[in-house]
Amino acid sequence: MTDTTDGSDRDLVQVEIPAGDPPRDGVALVTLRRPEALNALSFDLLVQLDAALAALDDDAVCRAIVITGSRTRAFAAGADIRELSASTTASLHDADPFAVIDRVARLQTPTIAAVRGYALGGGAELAMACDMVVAGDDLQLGQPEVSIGVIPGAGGTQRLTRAAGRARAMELVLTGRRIDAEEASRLGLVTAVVGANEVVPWALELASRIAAMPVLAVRAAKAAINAAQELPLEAGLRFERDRFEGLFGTGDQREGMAAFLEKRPAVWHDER
Ligand code: CO8
Repeated sequence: MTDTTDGSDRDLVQVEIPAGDPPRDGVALVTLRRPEALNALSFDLLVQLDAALAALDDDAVCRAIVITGSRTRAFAAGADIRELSASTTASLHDADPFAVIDRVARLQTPTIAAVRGYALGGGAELAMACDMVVAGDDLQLGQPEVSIGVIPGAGGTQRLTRAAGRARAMELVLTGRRIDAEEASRLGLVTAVVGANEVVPWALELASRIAAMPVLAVRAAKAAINAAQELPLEAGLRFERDRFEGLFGTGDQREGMAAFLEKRPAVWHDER
C-alpha cells in the first residue's frame, strides 16, 4: 500500500499501515490532520482524503479502512467555516467539494469511522457515510449548520433521517443540538461505544476481523446492505439474491465450503 498523501504541500491526511500482533494484514488507518482547527474539513483536506481513499480502494492489499481524527478532542468539527464564508452558490456548485462524502459511501472497501470528541456538520456526515462508526464515550455529534445560516450539505438530512427517523432528525437538524455517545447509540448511529482511548484500537481490531474474511463475499455483503437503504424491498431482495448466486463458482466459495466440510480452517485467495 502506498502513502498517497501529497508530499508537496502539508499532509492533511495521513495513511498508515498500523502494526499489530498478530499483524493487521489488509488494514489501513487514515488520519485527518488539521489539529489546529479541530480537523475541520478544508477543501485541500477533502481533495487529499478523496485521493487517499480512492487509492486504497484500488489497492488489492487493502481490505478494510479506518478513518480517524488526529486530535483526541475531535474527529472533525465540520467543513472549514472560514473557507465556506468566502464561498458562493456558483463556486460550491462548480467545484462540488463535498461530493467526496458521496464517494466515501460508494467505496467498495469496508470503512470504519473511529470517532472521538466532536463530529459536527461535515464531520458527522463523513462518519455517517462510513459503513460503521466506533464512538468514544466522549462523542459530541451534531448538525449545527442551521445555526450558521445553512443546512447540512453532505448527507446530514438524508443519512441521519434514515438512521434516526424523521422526527428526531428534524429536531436535531433544526436546533443543531449535539448528542452524546449514549444517545447516538440509541438512535442507531454507531456500531459500538467504547472508552475514548480505546476507539482506534477497537476500530482497528474490527477492521482486522473484516480483513480476514474473503474479500468478494465482504464486498457483496456490503453492497447488499447498502442497497437496503435505497431500494424497495422486492428490488433489494432481488439484488441480494443476485449477489448471493454470483458468488458461487468463486474460489473463495469453493474453499470456504470445502474447508467447512473437511473441518479445517479456510485459506482465502483474495480474489477481486
Ligand atoms: N471551521 C474552521 N475552524 C474551526 C472549525 C470549523 N468548522 N471548528 C473549529 N475551528 C477552529 C476554531 O476557529 C479555533 O481556531 P483558533 O484557535 O484559530 O481560533 C480552533 O478550531 C479551536 O476551536 P474553538 O476555540 O472554537 O474550540 P472550543 O472547544 O471552544 O469549541 C467547537 C469547539 C464546539 C467544536 C467549536 O469549535 C465549533 O462550534 N466549531 C464549529 C462547528 C460547526 O459549526 N461545524 C459545522 C460547519 S459547516 C459544515 O460542516 C457544512 C457541511 C457541508 C458538507 C461538508 C462535507 C465535508
